[in-house]
Formats: sequence, C-alpha cells, structure tokens
Amino acid sequence: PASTVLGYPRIGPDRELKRALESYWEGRTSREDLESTARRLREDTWRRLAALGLEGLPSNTFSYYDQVLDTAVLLGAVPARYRQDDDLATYFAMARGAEGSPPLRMTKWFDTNYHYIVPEIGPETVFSLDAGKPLAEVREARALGLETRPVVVGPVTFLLLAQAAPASPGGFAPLDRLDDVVEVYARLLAELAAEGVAWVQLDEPALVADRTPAELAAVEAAYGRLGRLENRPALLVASYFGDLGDALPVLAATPVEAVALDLVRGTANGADALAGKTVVAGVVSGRDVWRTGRDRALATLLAVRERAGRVAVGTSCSLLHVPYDVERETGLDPALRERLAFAEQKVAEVVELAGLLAAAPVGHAPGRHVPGQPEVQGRAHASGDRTAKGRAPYPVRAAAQAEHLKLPLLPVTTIGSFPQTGELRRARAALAAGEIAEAAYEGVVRAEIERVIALQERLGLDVLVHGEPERNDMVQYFAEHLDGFAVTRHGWVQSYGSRCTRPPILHGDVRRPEPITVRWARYAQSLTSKPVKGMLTGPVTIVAWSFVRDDLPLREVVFQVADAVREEVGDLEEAGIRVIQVDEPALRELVPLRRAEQDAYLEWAVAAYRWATSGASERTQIHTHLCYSDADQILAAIDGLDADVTSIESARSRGRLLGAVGDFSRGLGPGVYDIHSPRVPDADEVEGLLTEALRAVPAERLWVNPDCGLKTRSYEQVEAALAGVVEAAARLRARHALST
Ligand code: THG
Ligand code: ZN
Repeated sequence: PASTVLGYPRIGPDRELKRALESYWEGRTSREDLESTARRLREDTWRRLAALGLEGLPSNTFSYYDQVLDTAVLLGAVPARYRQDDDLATYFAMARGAEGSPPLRMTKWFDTNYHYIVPEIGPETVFSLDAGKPLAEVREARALGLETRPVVVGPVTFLLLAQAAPASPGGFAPLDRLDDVVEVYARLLAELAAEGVAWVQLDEPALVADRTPAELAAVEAAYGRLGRLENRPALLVASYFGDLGDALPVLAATPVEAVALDLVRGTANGADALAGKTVVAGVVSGRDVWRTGRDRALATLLAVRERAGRVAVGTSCSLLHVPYDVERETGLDPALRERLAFAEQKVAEVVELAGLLAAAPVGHAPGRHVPGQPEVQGRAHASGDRTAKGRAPYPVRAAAQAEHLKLPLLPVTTIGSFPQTGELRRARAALAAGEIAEAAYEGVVRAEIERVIALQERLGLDVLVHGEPERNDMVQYFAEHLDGFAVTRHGWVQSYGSRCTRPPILHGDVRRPEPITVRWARYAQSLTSKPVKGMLTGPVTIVAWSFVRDDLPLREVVFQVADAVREEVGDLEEAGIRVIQVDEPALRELVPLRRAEQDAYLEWAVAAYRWATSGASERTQIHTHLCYSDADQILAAIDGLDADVTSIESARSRGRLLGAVGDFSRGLGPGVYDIHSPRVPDADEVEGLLTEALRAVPAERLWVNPDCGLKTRSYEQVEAALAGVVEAAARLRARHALST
C-alpha cells in the first residue's frame, strides 16, 4: 500500500469505550453491551480510515485495556492465579486484579504517557496460541468489505518488556524464552495466512533503545526464523519512538518484507540497507498535534525512495497518542487550530503525501542528503541566564526549618490530593456547562477545603494539605492559568485502561499572568496553625504531559515553565506558606531512550527544577514527590533536585528503594500506604514498614506519608488508613524517645 498508519485511537471520540468498560466493571451493563460498543468503535474507525483514502488499514489495534496485555493473552502467557472460567474475567483480572490477586504491574510505554501491563514470564510459562482476537478483527473488517493488516507486539519487544515471574531462578530473563515464543508467532502467522491475510505488522519499538549484542542476536534469530517460514503473510516490522541504530542492519539482513522507520525522531540515513524491502516512512508524527511540514516530509520521502526503492507513507508511530479530531475543537483560537492536526487530520496528511510522492518523478530526489529534524532556532527567552545561585546548604536549611516549623520527629504528611467526591465532579461539570455560577462552584471548593483541613487536624497529621479540590488534573489546571497554553474540550488521549488525560497544547511563550494557587493555599492556611503545604507541579512534568511546540528546544520551553513556577513559589512564600511541594513525577519518563543522551537531559531537567525552587528562602521547606516504582534508577538525579524532603512511592519496590537510599542526604518519605489498592493498612503494618525504613534512613530525616495522592480513594478508606499511619508514627516516636 502507498499509505498507512501504524495504529489508531480506540477509546472513542467521546470516550465511548471508557464508559462502556466502567459500567461493565460496575455490573451495570452486560458483556454483550460492552462487545457491541467495541465492535461499533472498530467499524467506525475502519470506515473512517477508508473514507479518508487510506490504503493500508491496521486491525487488532483495538484493545479492551492494553495491547501488551492482549499479546500476553494471544501467547497464552496467563499466570495461573488469574485464570477464571470466563476469558474476559481472566483478562480484566490481570489488568485490574481479582479476589486475592493484585493486578499485574503497570508501567510507562517508552517515553509516552501511555501505560502498559507488564507480562510475567517464567521458565515454566507454557505458551499456546490464542489467535481469536486478531482473527475476529480481520473478519469484522472483511464483512465491511475491507482488508486489514493485523498489528501485534513483536516477540523481542514483548519479552524485553516482560518481567521475570516471581519464582524464577536468579539470572533468568524473559528473553531466554525467545525460541518458544517465536514458535507461537509462527503458528499465528500460519493461521493468519490461512485466513487470507496479506500483511502482518509486528511492533518492535524496543529496538530504538540501546540493545546488547545478545539482544540484537535475538532480533536476528526471531526475524530470521519468522521470515523463512513458507506459510505466512508478508511481514512489516515497525520501529518507532526513535532511530533503529544498530538494529537497522540486523533487521535489514532478515527476510522480512517491510520495515517502518520513525522519520520524525530518527533519520533515513541507514535506509540504503533496506533496499529491496518496503520502507514505511513515518513522516507524519504520532507524538505531537502539529500539522506536517509538507515540503520537508516530501523531501524525506523522495530521499528514502532514492535509497531504498519501495516507500509507503506512514505515521512515525501509532496515532494512539493523539486525540481524534481537531475539527471538534470549536473553542480554540482559529489561528491556532489551523496549525493543528489530530488523528483524523494526520491520516489525511498521510494520504495527501502518498499522492504527492506517487506524482513525483523517480530519480529527482534532492541530492543524497536526507533531511533530519527541522532546525530548532526559535529566539532565546528574554530572561536570559537562569543558573540558580542555589540555596544554602541542606544542613543550614534544615536547621532554619526546624526552628521555623517546629515539627515533631517522623512528621506525618500526605502527597497533596484528597478524594475527589461526586459532588465536586458534578459541580465542576455544572460550572463548565454554565449551569452554576463561579461563586457557587467556589463555595463547594471552600467547603471541601474546610472538611479536608478539619479531618487532618482531627487525625493529627503534622504538615497539612488543602486537598486540591479545585483541580481536575495537576497539569491541566496549571495550563488553564498560564499564557502560552491552550486546552481542548474533546482532546482525550488514553493513559491506561479506561483512563484518559487531555494534554494541554503548549503553543507559545509561557507566562504567568497572575498567581495561580495562592488564594486557596492562603485560605487553607487561615484555617489552621499547622503548616499547610503549597502544591505545585514541576516544569518537566507540565511539559511532559502537554503537546509541546517544536520550534524551540525542549529545554528552553521547560525553563520558561520553570520561570512561572519560580514566580509562584515566591508568591506562596509571601502569602505565609512555609512548606511548598513541587512535584516532578514525569522526570523519569522524559529520560531519553538512548543512554548517550540521558546525562545531558538529566542535567538540564534537574537544573530547571532547581531554577523553579531555588528562589525560596532557606527556612521555606521544599518538598518533592515522585511516583514510580523504579526511582532507585535515577536516585542521583533526584538527589540533585536538592529538595528538602522527597516522598517516593515504595509499595512495590521497597527493598530496592531502601537499599539504594544510602547516599541520599536529605529528608525522605518512602510511602507506607499503597493508595493504588482499596486495602487499608493498620497501624501494626505501617509500624513494621517504618521500622524497616529506619534501618536505611536516620529518624531525623524520615518522613511518614502515603505512596501517592489520595484522589482515587474514598474518604472512608483514607480516614481509616491515615489514622493507622498517625498511630504508627506516634508509637515509633515514643520508642525513639525511650532509646535516646
Ligand atoms: N495527569 C496527567 N498525566 C498523568 C497522570 C496525571 N500520567 C501519569 C499518571 N498520572 C496516569 N494516571 C492517571 C490516573 C487517572 C486518570 C488519568 C491518568 C483519570 N482521568 C480521568 C478519567 O479518565 O476519567 C479524567 C481526568 C480529567 O477530568 O482530566 O482518572 O495525573 N496529565
Ligand atoms: Zn505519586
């Protein structure tokens, strides 16, 4: 085909799948209801793509939860503890947990804000083909008169993303099972061939990160074996999120028919090696919302054709990571909207470029040079040098803060958000729909803050929060109050399962026209004599969870946001806020996939955080919070943030985290309450966790807090859990007083 996309959104233009899933989970609707919604979404997508003129239609890009989980099921890699009579119940048990079995781990899909379910593979895992889903989708599309290309996560990426099953012997890695898994893929290809499928797409994004020689050998073995099968469809191996690097010649030497390249982040420099294969040239970005520069894209396509021969126009990755349709965003400034392309518009661009490429005479490529990424040359920001002078050394600050805050040993605090009640959500929706006045909405917010402060005082916490009832999302809220951002009405992008976010669009220079959080922080502080934390989102996270302009270096954009956060920190201090938390949960996810680029990134990302926070006086206590289970891997960078107190999720990685914090020299709060689970720990359990933490962190620097924000929990659970947390801290303080 001359044109294709590597994948498409599936949650529905109005989040139909989200609603269908959640009502099914709550038992309000039947499996048939869920299946008919899903079928309609798939059919609408195929019809729409065909109507736009796209030739290569993908299938099996739909998912009830996650495509990696779908692949695990396809391969029969279902841990015994999740198995139930009903296949859908088994599937959702892996994704969401079931009686007695917490769900499989979930983690970030490369450097996106999408999360996948981590498969569990052991030496004993029995693989067996269950091709029902891809076959059913092929038949469904065929019933509409449309032929499709099933998309499946490829064997190497699947195993590299998997984790070793709990009882695996030391030294076992899921990739050890490559040969067994490849045999299941071989059977899958045979079944698809028997069904008359012409092409299959195997996604191998893991190949754009650094890979060892053994991993490259796995690529060679897997695609050598699959490529030599006699009974199979043509194979498209899709790379995305970067350059294939050393994996390109390896793939090129295998007998697969086509390779997809991300030509937005990567270059076509190695494309000569692909001569004889089809190159799916990913010139339309699936990671941003900007229209494609037509001349540049066409020049790239011509250069690839010159080098490789056969070229199809494609997207740089699946369009899963962008919203459906910008035409619905009637509230956007038309001048901005004209610059935007969501999934629908990107498909139209692919089709248009395919037409232009077909019309361009062969042999007229613009020289041998393949254009790289657009030159980023926007003007530097006016404020110039932002190297932070830095705050006083930590011991000086710690002494000043002890004097100023007079906190007890093992202070208890929370991460920031409290449960978002139905009343709050309804009030926000009513405000957006113009059904209630601003003043009425603010009354609801004020009452909620009063309730949250009173609850924390009653339970006996030491550093309080206002609970963030005024915020929908920690990034969207700031975007709504900063110049340079636009927010959408329908621009939902799947984050995990049924959950979505609406990434703001950062399109211009960022400025803070006025204080954002000060009013509610001041109100909350007026209700109590205990310190109330001001709650801000850090510059890296605000940028990571937005769609960002591409005419300035990312670093420059992050520093502009850091300017705004720095101003907010100053205003909070001035308003009498003594503790300010600046969260940077996305610090980790923007880490480049290639090691060679990681240090430079971490250096500027950490510098931006310090710029945002270092205006604070030494007696103002700066907190930060990070919520991912592998914080131990970037602990040096976290230390570099120079926050006075860092809270870190630790429910699922306690051992590793506590083992790694030896060099960490400031306040630390390893979470003692797993907020991802409805389970409520009692004081004994929390006391045990704290006792363990005290072996790694001196009492003077240990903080007591939950793993993460409480907004997804109920008040009933939160109240019971926090009571146990406070009680445990009190017992340890008493023990400590006796022993000193
Ligand atoms: N905000 C943003 N990105 C994030 C998170 C966030 N990425 C990482 C992590 N947190 C992802 N987790 C979630 C958790 C819950 C929801 C989305 C992502 C969620 N969304 C609501 C839903 O789908 O119903 C909609 C929220 C809204 O109204 O804006 O519950 O916290 N940006
Ligand atoms: Zn968190």
